[in-house]
Amino acid sequence: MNNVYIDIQRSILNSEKLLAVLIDPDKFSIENVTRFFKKVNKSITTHIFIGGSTVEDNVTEVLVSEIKKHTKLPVIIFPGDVSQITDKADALLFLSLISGRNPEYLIGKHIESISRLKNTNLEVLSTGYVLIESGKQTAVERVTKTQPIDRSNIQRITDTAKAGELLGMKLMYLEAGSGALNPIATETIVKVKDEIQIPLIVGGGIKNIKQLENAYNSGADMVVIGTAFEECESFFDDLRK
Ligand code: 1GP
Repeated sequence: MNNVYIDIQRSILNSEKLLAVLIDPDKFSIENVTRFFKKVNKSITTHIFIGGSTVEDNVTEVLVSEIKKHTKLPVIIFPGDVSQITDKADALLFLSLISGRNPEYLIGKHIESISRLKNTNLEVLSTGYVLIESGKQTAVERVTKTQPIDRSNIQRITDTAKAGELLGMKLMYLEAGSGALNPIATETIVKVKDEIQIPLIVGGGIKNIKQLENAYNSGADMVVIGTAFEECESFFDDLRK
């Protein structure tokens, strides 16, 4: 049995901050797994997220299998689409895009995924996914055809997160979008953290230690970083254990 969620809760109780490295199979070459994971394993990384907006069938499964040979960290699918779900991972973020009003991303894709999940060992983690405007259009906005919430409307963001919690979601993810110009504002993280009890994930546009620490100090339990590692693997050197 997987214990990804229990371990996240335990870390929070112990005041340990979590860092997820996001790998987009569409942008990551499998030949680089050995080199990349030498750096990952020496860093403070606690989780691996795998997913992208546009990934061809089977590519995710092959990549996850290879990654599992190179790390003991939990591998969590962060799917852009149903086809990215694979049993080879440890857990799945079962994301509902609650900031948007596209039924496909609120419940449609989830129904589509059930045949894949029937006999799975994946730990399925119901996650409220809140897209927040970040200075430019991001892939999530384009692919899901949904509007992000205005970054200045902190009350709306907080109410959205709270509604997700009351619907029974186990995790809340504040997303500025991959490569966002502006990460989620610290005031927003503070306010949301104050309102919800479930673990809070924050991602999008975080490129340096200062921004990472700002997110942690504001109340993020887990931070997700993808683009900064894609652009510069030496960032891992700043994040050594
Ligand atoms: C995107 O939140 C993640 O879904 C990570 O964003 O690629 O900007 O780090 P970055």
